[in-house]
Amino acid sequence: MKKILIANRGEIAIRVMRTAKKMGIKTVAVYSTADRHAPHVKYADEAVLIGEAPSNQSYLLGDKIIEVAKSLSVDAIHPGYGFLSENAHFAELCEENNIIFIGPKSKAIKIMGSKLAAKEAVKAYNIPMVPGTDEAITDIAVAKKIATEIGFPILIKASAGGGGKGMRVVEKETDFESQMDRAISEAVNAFGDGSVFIEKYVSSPRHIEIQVMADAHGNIIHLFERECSIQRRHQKVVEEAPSSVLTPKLRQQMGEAAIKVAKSCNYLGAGTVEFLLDDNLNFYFLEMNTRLQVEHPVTELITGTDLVELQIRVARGETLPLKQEDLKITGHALELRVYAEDPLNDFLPSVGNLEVYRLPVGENIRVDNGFEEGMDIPIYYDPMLSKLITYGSTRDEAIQLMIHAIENYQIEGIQTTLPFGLFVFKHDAFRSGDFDTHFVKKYYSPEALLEEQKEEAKIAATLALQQYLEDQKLLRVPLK
Ligand code: MV4
Repeated sequence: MKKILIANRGEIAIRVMRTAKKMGIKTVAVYSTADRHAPHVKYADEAVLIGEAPSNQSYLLGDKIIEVAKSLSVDAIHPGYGFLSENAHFAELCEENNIIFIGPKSKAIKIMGSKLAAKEAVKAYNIPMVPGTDEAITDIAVAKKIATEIGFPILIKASAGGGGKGMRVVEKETDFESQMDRAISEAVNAFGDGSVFIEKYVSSPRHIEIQVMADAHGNIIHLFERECSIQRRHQKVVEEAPSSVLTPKLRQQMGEAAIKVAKSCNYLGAGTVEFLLDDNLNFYFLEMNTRLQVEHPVTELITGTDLVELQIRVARGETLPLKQEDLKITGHALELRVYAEDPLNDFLPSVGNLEVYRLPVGENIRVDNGFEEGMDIPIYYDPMLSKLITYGSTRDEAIQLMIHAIENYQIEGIQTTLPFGLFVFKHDAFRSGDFDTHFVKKYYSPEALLEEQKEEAKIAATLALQQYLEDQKLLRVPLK
């Protein structure tokens, strides 16, 4: 593999290129007219303009990207996350054109892209699942009977949904028919597939996911968990590894279950198996993401691995260089997603110019960044600016360093989620480790953020005054 094309933009394109360069592999960037001056374009060995700003006229044009890859004799394509990364048709297109898709085979993408197909695939592997139906609901009366047996509240989920899209909680039996009708028509509209199923609603779960990696020779390892419960409307904001609630035994059980899920679809490459963990520490398989995830760095830091390097190595047919026994968790890592969004204004995108943009630097601080000072933030794409990642020998150390790093991240010209991050990392519930997926809804409000900032300002003012008085005393001494 001499040359790879990165079918993505922003921080992840740069992240992938960094490893490719380290491995002596040439890199090709693709870009839209909005990204002419973007860092990922400058960072690549070659770069090709593929279309207009809207992603359906550029980053989502599979055929166009394949054409570019062929004309530049590219050996492999890395899709990053989002865009074409979980598009089974694109993976197939690569295969047909003798280009290696750095990811699983299209069949595995297809299976895991459908919740019902995924349930079917893992059926023979004894994976814990939330009580519910494992086939599309065709008869509402039958479904209602099952729902009553499971007990309300229940959750209706669209088979083609994911990341929280196409879900509906039903609190009581009398709401069942109307909610079911709505869920089906919503699924038809959103996904062109009205298949829905029901599950018992787990009311205060944690979201724990397991990183897996598989080679083409039947070896599958897991690289432990990431805790991703701090999210806002299904958008993750803070992730960490390891989770503060898993015991070594539970970690091993979840890791083994994740490996079985990967086995069930003949998986290849990097994947993530999502679980819900209820308050009695029972875990349930939710879905599998067939891509490298945004939050992969926290896993890299606690395991000392380079997941992109492993992806590339297994994609070119190598045997995994690591065995399960070689892996252990060392230290603790945190990640904050820094978005160009205003936490005081309902997290609306805050577009504009990055008038000042200076990253924090220091040992155990990593910033996976896609922007530079002076740039405008394009409105066409995800508003994530960077990922701020810290590492410590303990969780407390990683938190302290994160607070320090946030305070040394200078951004002017737009609003960002940095202050929101500070709110999370200073919050008692976060620091105690006792939180679930309702953290943001439960504790966050613009007023709470302003209150916290006021307290900070008070402390700062008191310290400044104390220092002033100390200085005055010192100054007076020689005068006497
Ligand atoms: C659930 C659930 C409770 N009970 N399933 C949301 C995204 C999708 N991956 C599955 N999700 C959920 N499924 C049952 N049976 C609660 C969620 C959920 C959630 C899961 C992970 C992270 C954040 C979440 C926020 C709200 C709901």
